[in-house]
Amino acid sequence: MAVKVGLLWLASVILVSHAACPTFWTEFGSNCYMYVGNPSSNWQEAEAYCVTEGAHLVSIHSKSEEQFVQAIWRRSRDSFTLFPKKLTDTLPPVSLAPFVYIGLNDRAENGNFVWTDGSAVDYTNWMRNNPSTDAVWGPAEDGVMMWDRKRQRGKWNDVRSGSPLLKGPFICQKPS
Ligand SMILES: [Ca+2]
Ligand SMILES: [Ca+2]
Repeated sequence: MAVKVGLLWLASVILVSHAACPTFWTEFGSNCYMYVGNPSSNWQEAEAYCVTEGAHLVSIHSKSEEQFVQAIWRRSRDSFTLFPKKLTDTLPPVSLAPFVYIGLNDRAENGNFVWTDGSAVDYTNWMRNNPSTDAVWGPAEDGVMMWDRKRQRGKWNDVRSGSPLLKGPFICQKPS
């Protein structure tokens, strides 16, 4: 009996010590990530929501981190399915909003892109003809989304951060 209780205690200590991220957040490297599909938000609303969670919109610094972000995006959107995780991670996501917001923006200075968490811009994956730099769209498009359709799947596009129409899901990130 004492051995059994001891083993249970040991198991609970191990489980607790591995829970570096809060419930609903997923750990990767030294950060925690959370997909938010509700409230559906434009870029500005998405960042504001992340801040209420003590976080910012996700910043992406490598291909492997980008693949992780895409995996939790797909898994979150398809979590009702009975497919194994391995398969779900490779399927295209399904949503009315074919994008997810990330923290890159050039709101302070057109053309000067920064992450909302203040980290360095050391990786980008722009969609063809983006970021938008012409006189009309350059100043207007100032918040970045990751797109998920056809040949542009996973590529980044700057859009109007305060758009009343471009409401969709987003991913928050904070240090673990
Ligand atoms: Ca811009
Ligand atoms: Ca654009």
